[in-house]
Amino acid sequence: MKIAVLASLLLVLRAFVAQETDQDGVCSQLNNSQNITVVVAPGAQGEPGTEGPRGPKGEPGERAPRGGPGKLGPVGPRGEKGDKGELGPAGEKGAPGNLAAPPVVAFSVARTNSLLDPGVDTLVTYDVILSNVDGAYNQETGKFVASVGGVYFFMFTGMTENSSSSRYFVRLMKNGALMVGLHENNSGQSEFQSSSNSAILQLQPGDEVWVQLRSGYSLYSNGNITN
Ligand SMILES: *[C@@H]1O[C@H](CO)[C@@H](O)[C@H](O)[C@H]1NC(C)=O
Ligand SMILES: *[C@@H]1O[C@H](CO)[C@@H](O)[C@H](O)[C@H]1NC(C)=O
Ligand SMILES: *[C@@H]1O[C@H](CO)[C@@H](O)[C@H](O)[C@H]1NC(C)=O
Ligand SMILES: CC(=O)N[C@H]1CO[C@H](CO)[C@@H](O)[C@@H]1O
Repeated sequence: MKIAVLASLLLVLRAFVAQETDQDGVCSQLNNSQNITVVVAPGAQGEPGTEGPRGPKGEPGERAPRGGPGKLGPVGPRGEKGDKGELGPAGEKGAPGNLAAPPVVAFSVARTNSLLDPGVDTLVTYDVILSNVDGAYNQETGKFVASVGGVYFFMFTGMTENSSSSRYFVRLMKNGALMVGLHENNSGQSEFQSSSNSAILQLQPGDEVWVQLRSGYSLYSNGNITN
């Protein structure tokens, strides 16, 4: 009986021109003259269907509103050097300068007695002080000691005895090192012979310069420094 009703219902459903189905399984069937509402219990939930074909591409959406500011980015590379700035204003007038004159160091000395072969290398001292500006020449030691650094010019002179065998060999020394030498040899002739040498030395404060007679040689002086 129940089966027969279902079968007829199925037939009726197939004959209807229009059919609407809602979610609750209620079918409204339209006829020319009347409409019949048949309530059918929903069947068991079917297996999910296979995924349908991809739909057509949708219309582009509306432009989204402007977003908020993003996070601070990493520090960029160092930029190129900028143009030179404009000349700044003139500075204030400075304090008056110290117009001290540059130091003057000069000395001139002479020896009034002979130094005849002392047997060892001997520092030559000078007993006559012609000038000693700044006092850098020490009459006791015979050494010039630079009080200020600078470039100094030194000249020194020797003389032989009036003897055929007289000869001298003196050296200009700086801090114990030979700078220049001076040699004279009468070479068998009895006469007074004289010669000079010179040097320009760059000295630091405390540097010492002196003249030294080599062992085996002699310097002559007759006591008359005008010779
Ligand atoms: C369905 O039936 C009702 C009551 O009989 C009627 O008021 C209605 O207009 C009908 N609907 C249609 C589409 O015929
Ligand atoms: C040097 O010595 C020689 C010989 O002893 C002498 O003849 C001469 O006059 C001397 N010269 C001087 C300038 O004294
Ligand atoms: C000096 O001269 C003499 C004679 O020419 C020579 O025999 C002697 O070796 C010389 N001495 C030096 C130190 O040059
Ligand atoms: C197609 C169909 O079902 N028609 C029916 C419409 O209603 C009349 C009266 O109830 C029926 O006689 C028709 O068979």
